[in-house]
This record gives sequence, structure tokens and C-alpha cells, in this order.
Amino acid sequence: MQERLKELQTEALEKISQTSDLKELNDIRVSYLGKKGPITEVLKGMGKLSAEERPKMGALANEVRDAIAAGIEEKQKHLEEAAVQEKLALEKIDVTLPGRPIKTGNHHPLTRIIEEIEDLFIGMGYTVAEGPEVEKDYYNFEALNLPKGHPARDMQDSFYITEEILLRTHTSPVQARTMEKHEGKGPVKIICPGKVYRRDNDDATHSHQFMQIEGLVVDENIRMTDLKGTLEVFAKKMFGEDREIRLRPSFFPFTEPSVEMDISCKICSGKGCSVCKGTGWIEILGAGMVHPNVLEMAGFDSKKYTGFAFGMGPERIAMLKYGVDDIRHFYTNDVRFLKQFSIHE
Ligand code: 2U9
Repeated sequence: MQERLKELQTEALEKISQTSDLKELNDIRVSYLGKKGPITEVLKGMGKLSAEERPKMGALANEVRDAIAAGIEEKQKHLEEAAVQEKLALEKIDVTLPGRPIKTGNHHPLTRIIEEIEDLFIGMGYTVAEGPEVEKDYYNFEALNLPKGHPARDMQDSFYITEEILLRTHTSPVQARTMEKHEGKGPVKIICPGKVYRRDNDDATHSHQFMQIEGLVVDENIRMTDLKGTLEVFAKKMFGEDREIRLRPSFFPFTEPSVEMDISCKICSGKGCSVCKGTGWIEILGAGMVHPNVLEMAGFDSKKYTGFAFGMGPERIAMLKYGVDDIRHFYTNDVRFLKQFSIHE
């Protein structure tokens, strides 16, 4: 009996040291220490022992049980610790790995151009003025020296809502409204970006809805040279310091004299190419000295105050700056087009 108990202890401890599986370890516990286990089996022979031997054998059996139980408990702790370490190792985060780039949206190309132009003029002391897109005929035309029946009105086929209400065809009404609010007192120095609408058939260079940015400065002693200097700074900051500008005589009912400003072609530096259609120059905007009638209608004394104004199309500037060949790309929301303007690589 004694040899059998010792044999069982050795056998059990051997199995315990070899297993690396908590379930298997529990099976060992049940098979050796359970009621139907081999130790209980051996002790069934206790009846054959003398009264003197019986307590010794009982004590030995308990020692063997305790040794096996202790072996199992130690192994269990070891296996559980190993399991925790393995879990920690698997869940370990390498904080030195680069972060996953978070896909973000990006500004629309027109928004970028408009904000670039706004920042430029805000830096020159202008403030941004906005106004209604559904506009009164008065502010969209009459206040700009375009009385009813004036032929220039036909040039701008408009979306009329009623006889007196239409979708604005330029952002000039915002400037007329702002001047009115000044009640004849200068200076006025504003930039007016916004959506405008013309009844045009959409094609590569025309859209029934497009954007405009207009600027207006009204004060005492504002001269044509102030206008030219301002436009030169704008052209160089927007298109590069090596750009030249030229002003060509033009006509707008709301300015006199009126000019159109060209910049020297960035591609061929003035020699002539497909972008500048061989002229070496690219038209960017229109401008002029505010017509006295417009000043007077807005409540300014045209003998005391003068002003200049300019107007440009951000789509045209974006098309030049980014090499876009069809204005409709700006309005069809094709992600393949828009994501090219992401600031992320
Ligand atoms: C007031 C007085 C004067 C705004 C001006 C232009 C010249 C002009 C067009 C260029 C291309 C619009 O985007 S475009 O189609 N604009 O050429 N605009 S001067 O003059 C004003 C505006 C408001 C009270």
C-alpha cells in the first residue's frame, strides 16, 4: 500500500509538471483526488492493516493527497499567470507605430479661392459684406445706374420671381446696400463674395449659378492710381510676384472710367500660348471708378467722395489656378474631382 501511494504521488506530480493546459490540470485533480480516485481505492485495503499501521497509512495518504493538491495549485497559479502574460502580450500596443490617417473632407476649390481672396483683402483693411441672393430689382439694377429699359439689362438674362424681385445677377447690390447704410459718410471698404444667377445655358464656361467677388472702396480723394495699385497687389499675391498687369479701357454702367485687367500669362510669360490664346495676357477681372450717379443714389455726395470697384469670377480664377477645363465640375459634386483639392497627401 505504501509503495502504491508513493507511486501515485510520483505519477500525479509527473503529469502535473507535463501539462500546460488548465482543463487538463483540472482533469488530473478530479482523477487523483476525486472520491472515485486511486487513493480512495488504495485506502479500501486499510481494513487489512493492524491497528498500529492504520493511522500511519492514513497519515501517508493525506500527505500524498496534500502533495498532489499543492502541486496542482502551484501549477494552476503558474498557468493562470502565463495566460495573463500571453493576453497582455497579444493586446500590447506599439505606441511607436504611426497613427492611421483619418480621412477628412476638404474645402471645395471655390471656397479655397474665395477664402484666399478674402484673406488678401482683409489684410488690406477690407471687411467682408454679404447680402440677400433673392434681391430687389432696385438694388440689382437701378441703384447701379441700370434703369428699367436700359439695354445692358438684357445682357444679363435673369431669373425673375416677380416684376420687382429676382435672383441677383452679381454681388453689386450688396455694395449698394452697404453704401446706403453708411448714410453718406465714408470710408467704405468692403469685399462682397457670393452666389449669383444668370439665365444661361450651362456649358464649359457658363453656369446658371456661379460665384462672384466684388470689391468697393469709397472715401475722399480715391483715385484711379489707388485702383491700379490695389489690383497690382492682388494680381501678384494671387498669381505670383513676377506677374505683370495691364488695364484695358472697357465699359460698365456702374463705373466710369471702366477697365478690364489682364495678367501676363504664367505659362508663357507673355510670349503667347494656348492658355492665353496667343496674346500673352489673360483677362482676370473688371473694375473702374464708381459712377457719380451710383454714389448719389446711395446717398454719397459725388463732389466730396470718389470710389473704385472691381468684380471677378472665382470659378475663372480657380480654372486658371488649378487647370480646370469645365466650370460645371464645380457644381456636379463629383468626388473624383473634389478630392483632388485635399490638403492631405
Ligand atoms: C457698386 C459700384 C460699382 C463692380 C464691378 C465689374 C467691374 C466687373 C464682372 C467681372 C467678371 C463680374 O464675375 S464677373 O462676371 N464684374 O467686371 N464689377 S466693376 O462695380 C460696382 C459694384 C457695386 C455700388
